[in-house]
Amino acid sequence: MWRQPPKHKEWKGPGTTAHFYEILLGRCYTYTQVVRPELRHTDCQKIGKAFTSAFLSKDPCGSTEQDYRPLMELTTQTVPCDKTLFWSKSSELAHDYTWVQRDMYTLEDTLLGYMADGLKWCGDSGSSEMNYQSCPHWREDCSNNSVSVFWNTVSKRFAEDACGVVHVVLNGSISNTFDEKSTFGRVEVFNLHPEKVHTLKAWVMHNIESVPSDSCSSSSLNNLKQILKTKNIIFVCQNNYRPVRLLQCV
Ligand code: 2NF
Repeated sequence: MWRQPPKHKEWKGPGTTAHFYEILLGRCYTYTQVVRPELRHTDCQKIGKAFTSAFLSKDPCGSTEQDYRPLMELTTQTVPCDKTLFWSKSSELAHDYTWVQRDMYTLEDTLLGYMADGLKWCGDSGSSEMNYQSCPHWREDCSNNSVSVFWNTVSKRFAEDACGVVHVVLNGSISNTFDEKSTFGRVEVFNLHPEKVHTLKAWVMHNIESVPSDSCSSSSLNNLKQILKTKNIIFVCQNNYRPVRLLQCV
């Protein structure tokens, strides 16, 4: 028996999420009609097409910011000054907080972040279809894969657009609470504009029932403080900020 040759190149990461396009469109309509009805005139079909055009028929290890430019141009959403919330290794807690504090926004509370959160996607240079079998793993295959480049691109714009006092929820129960290799440390911090952002407030949260590993006085936080100093942005740090702390107890 002859084995069929694989339709697509084989990678080490999981393939495109089943029903990717339908989920993307469904989330776009949910967001623009229900979550933020002030955006109800958004053309979700056009956004869905621009999203898939950014990666279909292309090498999934050769993705670039330019690929996502048409998509970015279709979606300009402003977050009010003082209302941007970054996070690193604290996704659930940060999102629980913005669920309660409805006027604060994580990237996933904006349209593109909302649409893409938790999904995987990639195409193939030899085909116009999505690859549902496998996609590049960001560590084992390539860092410039379609998913990582998307998050780098949207995270960069989210940081560039921020103004006033910006906030970040950090995880104080791991050793490098401020991780220079994370998206927050690598992309977001470096794309804050000092003319617009005067202060960054870090909330270092410790898991309940675990031994705190890092706090505001630790070296990784000092590293963040030094980086911000060179950018002329004031750094304020608080351990276990109470309104977030209360969410860990429920
Ligand atoms: O999936 C998201 N919603 C997402 C992914 C990457 C970046 C969101 N972001 C934005 C958010 F707005 C946050 O402010 O960046 C900030 C969080 O990213 P982080 O890298 O600082 O935080 P982590 O908890 O370390 O990672 C978040 C998710 O991204 C994955 C990681 O496995 C986790 O699922 N991730 C991190 N770096 C990469 C990368 N280079 C990555 N996935 C692919 N390539």
